[in-house]
Amino acid sequence: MAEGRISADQMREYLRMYLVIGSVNCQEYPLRVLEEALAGGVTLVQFREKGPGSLAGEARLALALQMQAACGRAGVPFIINDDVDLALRIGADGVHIGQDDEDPARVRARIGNRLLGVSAHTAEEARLAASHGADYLGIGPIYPTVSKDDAHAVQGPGILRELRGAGIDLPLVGIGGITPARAGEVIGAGADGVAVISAVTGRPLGEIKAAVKEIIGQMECLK
Ligand code: TZP
Ligand code: MG
Repeated sequence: MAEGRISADQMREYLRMYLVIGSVNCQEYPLRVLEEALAGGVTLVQFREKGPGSLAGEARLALALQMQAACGRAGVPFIINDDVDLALRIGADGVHIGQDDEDPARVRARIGNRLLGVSAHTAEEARLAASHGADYLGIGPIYPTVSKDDAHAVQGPGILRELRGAGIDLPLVGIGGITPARAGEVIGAGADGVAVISAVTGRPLGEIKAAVKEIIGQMECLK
């Protein structure tokens, strides 16, 4: 990655088609799911290995390294959910943290110029995250989701308009229940991109690449 903090324009490009992935989200062969998704045009990948049945210890590390290598081959940044130690250990391109994780200012100090994403649900959380060094904000769940047990209340695409109206100009990605049919609405409401789990990882192998292309196609219709 380039020296210095990422520019907002580059960040917006990375957010466009953002895949969040862990082994529990995939029906089988998570690495192959990722490789197919990358072939479809994913622009940023977050390793989110958590929840019941998720890998731990060496198996988790091994999957992270394999996924990092696949992203490296595709030229797509690879970031880690929550686990700053893991991100630093493997030299990931960044981390994504929630409101209940380590303090963003502390994470920024630990990761230097690597990418920092923070989940935010209100304009106040968004402003605070921005002032603590976030490169982008994850906003959601926009729609009902089956992929996060402890998700906040569904916010609807209106939250994106609200944040833009409140003067939040940081790159934003919508997350939660986003399908190809809903992607356009999320972008129209003010997001720079969409982050998805199940719309991509929930599909069988052989259909993953097309699923990614379908979402991208829906967003391109708006241009
Ligand atoms: N954060 C808010 S909603 C969500 C996360 C990690 C899950 C998104 O998964 P899906 O399957 O795209 O709804
Ligand atoms: Mg978290």
